[in-house]
Amino acid sequence: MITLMDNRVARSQLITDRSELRQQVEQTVTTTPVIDVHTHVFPPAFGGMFLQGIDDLLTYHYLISETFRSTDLSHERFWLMTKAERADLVWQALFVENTPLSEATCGIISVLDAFGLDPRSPDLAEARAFFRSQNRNEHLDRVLQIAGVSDVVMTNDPFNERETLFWNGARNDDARFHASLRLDLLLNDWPEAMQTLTRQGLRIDGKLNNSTVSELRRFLDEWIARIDPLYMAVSLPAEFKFPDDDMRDRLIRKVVLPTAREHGLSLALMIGVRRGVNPALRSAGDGMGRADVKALERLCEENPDLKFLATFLSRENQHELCVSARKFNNLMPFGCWWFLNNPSIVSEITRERLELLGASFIPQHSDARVLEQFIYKWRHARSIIGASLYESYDRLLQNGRAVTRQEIARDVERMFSGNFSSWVGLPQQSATAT
Ligand code: RAT
Ligand code: ZN
Repeated sequence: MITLMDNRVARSQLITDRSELRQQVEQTVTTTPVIDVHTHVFPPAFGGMFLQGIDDLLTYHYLISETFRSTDLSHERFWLMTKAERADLVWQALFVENTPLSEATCGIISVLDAFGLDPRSPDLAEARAFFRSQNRNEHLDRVLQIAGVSDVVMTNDPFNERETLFWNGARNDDARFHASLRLDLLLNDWPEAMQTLTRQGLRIDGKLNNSTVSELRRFLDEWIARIDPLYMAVSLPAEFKFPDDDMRDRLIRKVVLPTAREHGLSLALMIGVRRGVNPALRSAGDGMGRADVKALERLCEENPDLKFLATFLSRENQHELCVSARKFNNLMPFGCWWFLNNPSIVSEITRERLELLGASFIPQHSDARVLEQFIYKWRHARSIIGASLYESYDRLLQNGRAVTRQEIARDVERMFSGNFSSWVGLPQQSATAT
């Protein structure tokens, strides 16, 4: 039975003044807590995997590739340097000898600004002293509070040795941090995955016979029991096809989808990366390519009982993704990923999504790797999402329907936390507790 909701409100509650509307949207978007649905940040208990401070911020791979556009230093010499030496070089090249115009450099400025540090400093002495003097746990709380992030989803890779070591001996005890189970090696490099799994004692055969399928299912079951992920995830190349006649297709059908089904887990697909385009840049050397959205549509169509989160790396795929999401309600578009996380493109994608999907999408994730990146990534995202949302409400107003404060709050909450919480079954109170 459908319960009718009363949509009428007192005239006094309607925001009919444009500047009041702009202010109300800005305030709501700035203060509503967000669930960061995809990051590479870990809490301090993860030891060396917890990255923070100016040296980690400046040696972010986004900045490393930009530095090589403004220095003559060879890649080989760069990789021989210590982390502090690399950070000094990045600072000199991008912040002292050049104006920090790019999004990644502007992000560093936002972080320094948040802590009252000098963005024109000739060196890193002041910033290093500041970050070194912080108590780790208090600093973590402060950063999450400044960024307005209530919950963080980590990327947990069962094929990574450091990660395996951590989970074998400990548990994550910070309730703000949630796990996600990353399956890149399994689905993108089967020979290497086989070697790693064999080293871990699994009895598997390259042809994926029945007992190998059972071993792989058992492996995933154990990881799910160990880390309690909110979803499983994989990044995929631009050439990803589904259906296909390769090992990835068989692994998806025989191992991944049945596991998702059995555990009631969504599968997040991050499509369009071209790994190692310039190997000399190491982790900064990945590129992107336009993918075929039809592969995702087939997955959604063949598996109507499963839920998919999806993001594409190419700008050209964004409109198609919106149209696919209109056709498949088991598909949730999320984020403006990596090379798309620039103001002009975030603005374009967010407006496109609002126009085609209303509030039924997840506008952004940070992809942060270093703690303080939460501050800039969310400060910048909130400002653009706010401007895009204001445009939508203003258009509505010009066409004859004003909104209320409560409606704005409802829409923003839905996009910042509600869509994700209900998609993955995260209790709502966790999303709102800061
Ligand atoms: O945005 C990034 O930091 C990339 O290096 C990748 O981590 C990407 O987000 C991924 O999860 O593969
Ligand atoms: Zn990522």
